[in-house]
Amino acid sequence: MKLTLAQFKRDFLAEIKTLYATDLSDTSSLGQFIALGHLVRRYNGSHWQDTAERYRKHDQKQVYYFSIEFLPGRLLSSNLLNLGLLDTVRQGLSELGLDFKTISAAEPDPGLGNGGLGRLAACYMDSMASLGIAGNGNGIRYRYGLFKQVFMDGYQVELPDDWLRNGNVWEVRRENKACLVRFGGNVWMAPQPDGSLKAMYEHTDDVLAVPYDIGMIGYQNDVTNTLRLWSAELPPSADNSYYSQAQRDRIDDITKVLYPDDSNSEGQALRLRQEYFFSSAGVQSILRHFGLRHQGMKELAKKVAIHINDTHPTLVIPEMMRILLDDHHCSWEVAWELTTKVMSYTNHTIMQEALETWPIDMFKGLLPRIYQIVVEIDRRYRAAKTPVFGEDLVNRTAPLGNGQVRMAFLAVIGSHSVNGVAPLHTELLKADVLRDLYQVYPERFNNKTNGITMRRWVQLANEPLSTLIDSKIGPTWRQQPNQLKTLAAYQNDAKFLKQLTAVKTENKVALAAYIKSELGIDVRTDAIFDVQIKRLHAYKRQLLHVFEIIREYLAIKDHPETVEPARVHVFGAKAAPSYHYAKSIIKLINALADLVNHDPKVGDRLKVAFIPNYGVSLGELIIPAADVSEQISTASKEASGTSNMKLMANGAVSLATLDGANIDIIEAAGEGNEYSFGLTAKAVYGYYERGDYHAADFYNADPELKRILETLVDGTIPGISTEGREIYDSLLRYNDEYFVLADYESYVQQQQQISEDFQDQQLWQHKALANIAAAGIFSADLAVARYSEDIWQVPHAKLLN
Ligand code: GPQ
Repeated sequence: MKLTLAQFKRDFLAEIKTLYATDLSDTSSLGQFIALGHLVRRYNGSHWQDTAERYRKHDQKQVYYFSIEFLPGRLLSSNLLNLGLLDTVRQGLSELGLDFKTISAAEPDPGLGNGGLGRLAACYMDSMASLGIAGNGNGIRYRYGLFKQVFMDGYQVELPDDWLRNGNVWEVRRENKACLVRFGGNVWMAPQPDGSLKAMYEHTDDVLAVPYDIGMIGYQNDVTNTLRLWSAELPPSADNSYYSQAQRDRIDDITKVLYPDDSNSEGQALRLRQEYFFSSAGVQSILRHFGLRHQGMKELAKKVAIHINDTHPTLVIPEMMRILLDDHHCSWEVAWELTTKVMSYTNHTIMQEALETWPIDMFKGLLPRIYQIVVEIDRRYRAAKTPVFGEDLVNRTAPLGNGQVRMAFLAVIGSHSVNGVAPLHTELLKADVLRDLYQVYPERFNNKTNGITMRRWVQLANEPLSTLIDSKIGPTWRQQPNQLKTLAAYQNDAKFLKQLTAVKTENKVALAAYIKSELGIDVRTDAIFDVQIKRLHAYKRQLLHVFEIIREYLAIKDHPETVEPARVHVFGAKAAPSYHYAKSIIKLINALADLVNHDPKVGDRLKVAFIPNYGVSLGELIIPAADVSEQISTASKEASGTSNMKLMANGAVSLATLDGANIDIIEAAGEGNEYSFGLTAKAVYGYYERGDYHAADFYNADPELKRILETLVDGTIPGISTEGREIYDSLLRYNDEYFVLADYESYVQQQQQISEDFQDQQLWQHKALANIAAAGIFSADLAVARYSEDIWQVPHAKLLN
């Protein structure tokens, strides 16, 4: 949109006056941010309404992306970028004596997700709007997001994340679109005079679901889609009925706080309530919206696609069945056909412990009508498939089994598409986790490799790099990230490679300042910034990275005369509060950091910076400064990874196992431009099949590794007597579940190679550039375009290469 500097300044000052009845000098950065937020909403106002109007007028097919997590990050900069107002606003504020960075840092970062899964949902919202897809998000408005992490004495302490304390400028409460969600009670089917059955309920706990909508602004295309987050409230009582405090609390609790578990199923009745709550409210609102414009439900699958992001929203399947059967009086066959045509499901992990199941007793008590429907889905599945596939396979794959409701199986059976998030992951789904269902429904399985929005992760997070790229290839890559590939022509352009080093250094200076202010550590900006940012999980193997730091530390102590490039090891990682082992690793990293950072013999040659409270905003600071991207999960365990893509696009080289999308990154950038190592997924499965992995063999065969392991228990690292022993035992007594010891040698070899190569900055930046140039294929725009073509069958703006 068009906006002159003078107009903006006038509008901004007027907004301040209206909101606060004071002038600029008397406002805080937060107050200024809120005023800007209001202005952005006003500038964008008609787009949001017009977009909805346009979709209605053309009766455009709608996609609804259901996810129990969304991690959008701060929205001020990205909204301004997408509206084309960023430069004007920045300039205008600076002319008013204000600093845009300070103001935008006052925006709370909504932590409505744990990690990759929630951030992926947010990237896809951004891409759907930018591609002009009629895409809606559907999730939960948690009053408290993921905990705020602080370290005390090196231990993780979790504090509440009160992100709504000052309200949320981006949301619109739509109380006129609220609906009721029913829990518990009794249900029976009462015969009606016309011969149909009607579901009758008594003694139910009713909860009012109130939607809060947030505009998702597309990139310079006048489109604004909606992210709808539901909040649980007391239903208005017609008869003044009294709610006990316990009842109030039970309702309040539903959307109070995000479960802090990542890649791990959480077996709590409250979690099941959350899942049904937003699934039911979402489906009700979709069908109501559809019903207003169509006669009957016949056209439903032509006009609606519902995407199930991991199994948490799987209850959309029986919920849609319920409404079609009970309220629209469809036959089972018609309802089932519509439902399976509408639904599609993405799986995000092969880890067994993440496969959600619910005890039937709990499920039945909480959702009696939904349970009846699942029983019928189960019965019909068994009846149809047993003659073809035999009783054993059907028993193994039916929605009900072993006293549990098996959510992943229900999701596959009730959808027309199931996808994994990287080629290897999809192959493993077919060969392992969902092998039996792949026999039954081979045509449903497909791959959709994850992607990231380059707008947030390159254009906004790394302006120095973006400007440099413009200077070489012009700005079309900002619309079509795949154009980044034309950068490959400059891989031997010495001047350009020097400029890349300068950009990286500029970003390191910014990160170094943060590390200094937050942790009090001085780091050299000519050091290798070796970065691992992701949830703390045994399979992600932060421990392997720790071993490298111990190795570097001992090498400096043993041979101070040998000069290697300085290193800064940067960690960002939250552990689930109940994940004891992960918390021990946090303590270990902090204890090691303490030792290394304060050893005068080490000086500035080696530093460890564990930055607390990692999240989207910290990612935006850390990623542009990274030289090395640690992607070192045990092969087969990381479904895809997405920080690997963000780091690549910002010119970090990957130090990576052949896991998830690392494989595709290595192929895209060229093997010579990454550092890969370790067991392949096949080798890992080989060990499982033969049962012949012996961690102790690696320990005994390698004196260096042995010495490193001993530092966990011999007092070398002070303050970890219990944690060190626990970790030591996990490797030697319990045989190293994630093959850390098996991969140690090849990992260290590559780390040594990195130290050598980094000294030749031209060589290093050559590799960095190869990564940037190849990153375009991981644009979320392309990923979403493939979803829209193959799965949702909705049109999108054509993406040229
Ligand atoms: N992922 Cl099952 C999560 O972030 N949380 C979860 O609960 C599950 C998966 C991640 C997965 O570990 C990464 O490999 C993926 O890149 C990411 O989902 C998005 O697909």
